[in-house]
Amino acid sequence: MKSANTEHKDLLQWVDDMARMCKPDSVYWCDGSKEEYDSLMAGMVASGSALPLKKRPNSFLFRSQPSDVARVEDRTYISTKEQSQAGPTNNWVETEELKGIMRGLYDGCMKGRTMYVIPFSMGPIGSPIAKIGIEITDSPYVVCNMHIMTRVGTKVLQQLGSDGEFVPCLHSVGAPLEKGEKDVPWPCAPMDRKYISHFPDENLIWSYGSGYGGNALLGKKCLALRIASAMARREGWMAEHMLILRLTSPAGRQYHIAAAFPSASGKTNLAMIQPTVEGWKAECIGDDIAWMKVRPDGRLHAINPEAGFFGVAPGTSYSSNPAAMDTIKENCIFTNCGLTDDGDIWWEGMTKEPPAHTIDWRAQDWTPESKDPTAHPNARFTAPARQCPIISPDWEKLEGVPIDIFIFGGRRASTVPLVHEAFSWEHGVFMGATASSETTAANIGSIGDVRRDPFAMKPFCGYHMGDYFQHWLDMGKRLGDKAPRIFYTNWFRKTADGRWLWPGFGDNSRVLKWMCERVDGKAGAQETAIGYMPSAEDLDLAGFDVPAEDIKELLRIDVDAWKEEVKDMEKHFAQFGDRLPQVLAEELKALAKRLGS
Ligand code: SAT
Ligand code: MN
Repeated sequence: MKSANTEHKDLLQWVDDMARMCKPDSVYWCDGSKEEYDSLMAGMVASGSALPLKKRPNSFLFRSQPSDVARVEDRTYISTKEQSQAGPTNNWVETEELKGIMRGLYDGCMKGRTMYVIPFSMGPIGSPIAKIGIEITDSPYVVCNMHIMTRVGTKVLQQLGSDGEFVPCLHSVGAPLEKGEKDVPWPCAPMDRKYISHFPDENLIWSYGSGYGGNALLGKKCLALRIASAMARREGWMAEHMLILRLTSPAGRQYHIAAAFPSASGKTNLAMIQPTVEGWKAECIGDDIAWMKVRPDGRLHAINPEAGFFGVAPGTSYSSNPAAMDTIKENCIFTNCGLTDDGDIWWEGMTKEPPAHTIDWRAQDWTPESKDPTAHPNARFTAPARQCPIISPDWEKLEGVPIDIFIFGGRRASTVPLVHEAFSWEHGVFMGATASSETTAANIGSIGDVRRDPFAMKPFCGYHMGDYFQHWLDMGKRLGDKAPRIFYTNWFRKTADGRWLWPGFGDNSRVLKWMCERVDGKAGAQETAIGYMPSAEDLDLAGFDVPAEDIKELLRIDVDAWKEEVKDMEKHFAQFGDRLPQVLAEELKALAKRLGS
């Protein structure tokens, strides 16, 4: 047993209280060392929950319980005194009631297990934008993932000192072991006993019953988005579901882009883009979350609070994302991927030719003739960001990078054109507030329905979404003419018979280049009903073999479809009642008017 290496009284008291409630066999304070990681992994290999991969050094495959494969949005709660604080987009149960239910579940929930205490930093230690969390968990899988996804250990406790501020994050898989009971490879609780709960008024997270991704790695969606968004509003900064990338022009000018897309919409691919436009270079800073503060220069600076990638595996290949493929060569955790006969992982889309035989994510024999995929559609890799061959040398810069461009977007088969630019900050906030996407496998629910997902934050905003829109408007006022420019993209438009119109991936750089030139006042654009748009001539299409008709279609505004869109936006806005900022209601009216409705 590793004991506490801190004199922080509140922290020691909290850990003590939680141990008394959860009743683990022992308490272990994580130091973040390689030895710790290796010994936990060795334990999981011995117990049969981890499989070492012969083909990838220091890499392991895990298979989850078939019911525990993604975030569970309808078991995720924002708990406050009043329901109106959580707003219409969040599940809500009154704080004392929810704590009562969960205390009942936590009581003795770690019997037969070790309680791990994980001190972690979201953001480079010492950054003025970083925050510290302490996760308590009974899952060694979570500890190893946290080692990769965050900065863990003794150095975090040193930074915290004896009275520093931390976010307490309690996690249990919810599967106590009776004396002599044998553990299963992936312990978890049944769906109706899972709770992913947030108490933003006291910066507290309580998660119970799931071991998967954002339900269990509490630094990610729980702390860095839900709790941080509420902190950011109180403290005047921004916590957003955004990738961060740097583009450098042939002349050497750097542009920093932060882009918000819903989960499993190609964010990791865009974060690691390899531009096809001549002379432009991209570097990755983050693939999922951006924390941004106004610095003394009056500009918005962003850090990536994470230290690793928890990326969607299926579809990742040397053609879609070569940088990700090079990132995952070693020191990775794979969850719910297929296992090849020679001891490697494989997933749908990784290579053109599938292997002749694999063991699928459910531990069954699989061949290319099998009806189901070998990897679960939400199978993931956990990989250290520093292994990314195009990680920016400035990705851990304490003060972050200055943002020039914001992009919103989603997956839409029709209606939404390839790219449009906001007329103003307020119009850009309107575009974020009405962003929409077809649902994916990253969350439990039906796949392919269109839903409004404002700022890609619907599942991640820790307070009333109407107040969140207002916070964006307020930030714009503060930033004035130093505010980033705002764009909206859709890489996923299809023809009526279902063919993709845009190749995506590296060719998205053609659109990014146009944005950069807009920032510098160099590229042309047409004023349309929905925003500024390029014509084909404004885009760099050199060496590009997409037919001219397709480009025309990608940039076409279907006025009738947009009038329908406006009706849906009205419905969407209605749910926010009087918490919808007037400015946004006016933006919607102005859009309707421009469309001639
Ligand atoms: O929330 S997870 O971390 O499981 C993944 C996602 O939805 O982006
Ligand atoms: Mn995400």
